[in-house]
Amino acid sequence: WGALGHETVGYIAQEFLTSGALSFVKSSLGSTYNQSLGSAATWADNVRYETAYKWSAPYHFVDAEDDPLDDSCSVSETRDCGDGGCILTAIANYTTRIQETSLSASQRQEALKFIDHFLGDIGQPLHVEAYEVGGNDIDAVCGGKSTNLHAAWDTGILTTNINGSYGGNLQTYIAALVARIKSGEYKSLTSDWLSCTSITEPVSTKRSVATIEEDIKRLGAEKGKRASITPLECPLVWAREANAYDCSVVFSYDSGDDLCEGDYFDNAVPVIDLQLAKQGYRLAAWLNVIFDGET
Ligand code: DCM
Ligand code: DCM
Ligand code: DCM
Ligand code: ZN
Ligand code: ZN
Repeated sequence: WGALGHETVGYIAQEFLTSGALSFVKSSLGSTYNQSLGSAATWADNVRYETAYKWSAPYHFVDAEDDPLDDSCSVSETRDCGDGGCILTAIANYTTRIQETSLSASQRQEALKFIDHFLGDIGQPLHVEAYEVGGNDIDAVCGGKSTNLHAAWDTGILTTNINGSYGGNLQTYIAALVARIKSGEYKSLTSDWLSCTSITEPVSTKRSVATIEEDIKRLGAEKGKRASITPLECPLVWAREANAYDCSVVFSYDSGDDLCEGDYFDNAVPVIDLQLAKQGYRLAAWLNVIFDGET
């Protein structure tokens, strides 16, 4: 997502934090970030091209080698998460680091800012898709302007929606999503959204012998510290949910279509609203489990 999407996820999460999580968030982020996950959510994108944070660029996505144009969508940690790591291992890494009281306050703040950001990105269907570099290499048109499919999903469609239906005001849009969660059309979905909240459950307890053998080979080949990161089940569940949209709305356009109007836009908007609201709610639940042991 672009800045608007990430801020949306962060500000929504801030509304649903329980006391221990809220105290950590406020004191860790401090006045630099207005004590808010909304203001801190874009930090990870602002640093990703800096030399000092170059290593974090692959953590924003997972290149799922599926076949969305042939209606075959899937995400596999072993197949798709490179040796350098991906969004799945990044979430596991920072979920551990945010709890490490031996780390400095700034290291734990960094872990919080990465979690804040990556729980947003993992809900963007094209951040969990390898095809054409997550759609970056597919030319597209949004509101008459040339762009690419990935950018249309990160920013173009959302910006057009906020301008067209929420007076161009991000806080109005966020308040509308929060209201849907608290008392509107999303209320009945929230318990399903939290069907996976374990911050420790490792990836797949029921795996085939083939994938176990694959894992053993892979872990044996990895000699670095990253081999010690145990992949978690929940991020994989979230990634698969977002990736499924690559087999429905995401690639359903004809060449020349303007993606920010007409049927494509009308089908994409509810998916983007849902993914942002859901990941914001999940971000709060994730921090609540970490700091309060509850959702
Ligand atoms: N780094 C790391 N592992 C991560 C994230 C960041 O090693 N999961 C950091 C540590 C170093 C830098 O990246 O500052 C380069 O480390 P290395 O060359 O050991 O990968
Ligand atoms: N780092 C990280 N994840 C790790 C190890 C390191 O994000 N598992 C980050 C924290 C610091 C940077 O890399 O910003 C440098 O780490 P180090 O001092 O461990 O080389
Ligand atoms: N991106 C992605 N999958 C990739 C490469 C990039 O989802 N394989 C995302 C990260 C940014 C956007 O696409 O949100 C543009 O990336 P970049 O600026 O690295 O081209
Ligand atoms: Zn993106
Ligand atoms: Zn990102």
